[in-house]
Amino acid sequence: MSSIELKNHIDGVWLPGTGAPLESSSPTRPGFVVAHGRQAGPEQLEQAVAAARRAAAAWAATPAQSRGAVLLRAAAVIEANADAWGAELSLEEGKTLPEGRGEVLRAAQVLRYQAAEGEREAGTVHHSPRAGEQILVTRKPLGVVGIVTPFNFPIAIPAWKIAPALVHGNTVVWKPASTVPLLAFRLAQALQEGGLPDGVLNLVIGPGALGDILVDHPEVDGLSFTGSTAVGRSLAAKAAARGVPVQAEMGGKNAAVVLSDADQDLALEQVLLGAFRSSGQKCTATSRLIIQEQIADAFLERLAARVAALHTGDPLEDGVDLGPVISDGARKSIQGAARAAIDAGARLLAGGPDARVPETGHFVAPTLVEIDEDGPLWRDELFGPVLTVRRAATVEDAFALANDSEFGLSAALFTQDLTHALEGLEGLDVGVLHVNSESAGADPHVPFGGAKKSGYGPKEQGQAAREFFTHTTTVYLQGGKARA
Ligand code: UN1
Repeated sequence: MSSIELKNHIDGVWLPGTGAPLESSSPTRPGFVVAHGRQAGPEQLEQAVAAARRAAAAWAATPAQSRGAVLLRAAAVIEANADAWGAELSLEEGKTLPEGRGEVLRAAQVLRYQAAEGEREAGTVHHSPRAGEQILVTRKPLGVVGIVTPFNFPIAIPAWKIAPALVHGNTVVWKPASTVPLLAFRLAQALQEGGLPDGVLNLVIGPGALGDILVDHPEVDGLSFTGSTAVGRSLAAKAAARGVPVQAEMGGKNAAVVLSDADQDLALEQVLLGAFRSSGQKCTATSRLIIQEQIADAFLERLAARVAALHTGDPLEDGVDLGPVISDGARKSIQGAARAAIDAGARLLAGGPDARVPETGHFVAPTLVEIDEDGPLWRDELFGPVLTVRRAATVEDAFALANDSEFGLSAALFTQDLTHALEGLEGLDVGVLHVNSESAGADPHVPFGGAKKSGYGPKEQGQAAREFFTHTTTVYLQGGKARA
């Protein structure tokens, strides 16, 4: 595959950037340039916001069904390209080919779900305490929204932000992660082919500084962000200072809790998937394992053998379980954190910073480490294939350890005891709870987002997305004629 030329999309026109040169290289083969171009300059961001503002009134006035029809046509374009774009995703981001293709299809699925918003209820009607009156709650778009997306789901996360933004009548200025821009370019192409009018979606590929300009821009009426906790908090603070709504989906340090009554075969498979798929680069990945003491030795022995047997390599090849992490910097910081924990007394059960991995590429061996007490490996999000284990004496202790985090995105609970499952439902403070399945995953029709410091603002996906991308007007409706 030869390197693809990237362009920005502003007011319906594909434009080369006016900023610094931009190259995205494969994390598997770092010398290989997957896509290239130039970053958007700040004046192009200005043009994008101005175009989105000019397009806003006509798009808001377009019937929701017609807005949805654009998403349906774009979904068909994505589906038709799933094999090619899935391979591009795998090459540029590093997740395995089935995961890359699956993500592309998931983007199409999200577009189809959100397209049907045009067919669903538009608001509500309420009884009035006054005779002859009805109370309606109607919804309006926010206006121009800024969307800032991360590298790890370069088409699915953008789809689940952009699709509801558009179907609810907003226009968009979108800044994707500049490390993985190719799939952003593809999604924008699909939406343009789907018939989106000029200026309704503007794509500006560039550095994080563009996100800051976007959130501070007086013409931007709301911001939806997914990414690191540090950046999310800073953008949320800026949006709050301007008084505009913000939705920030941030870090996780998600626990899998395996109780002594769990089906251990099931728990083993699901913990492996949750911790190591996509090389642990999901905000929903399992990065902490809490296991009940009675079953710990036997379970950990089996788990360590399975982790050691995972196949790390070129994600485009068959039979590979995990590819590289996104960058050399990420590789170093993940391995450094594991090394520091081991130096401080953590027990390495599998993998580790010195385990053999392919020499070229940003590979980190899948790693299983056991610790007895608190420490950075327990607290900090590494965004890599490192699973940290602690043992718990009782169910109560296990839940307390699971909640022992500033994050609260997702958790997985493995038990066959209904009472324990119900206790988990009540006691685990997370936005997404999987009982007897892995901690990652999100369906298009249900709310997604975290509790505690993992999320800020309304949840994403499903009907929840509407809460962020619209505001309501409560209408007291009476006839104009005096009642007898
Ligand atoms: C998933 O678990 O499939 O950035 C989705 C992330 C999350 C999405 C996870 N916002 O990893």
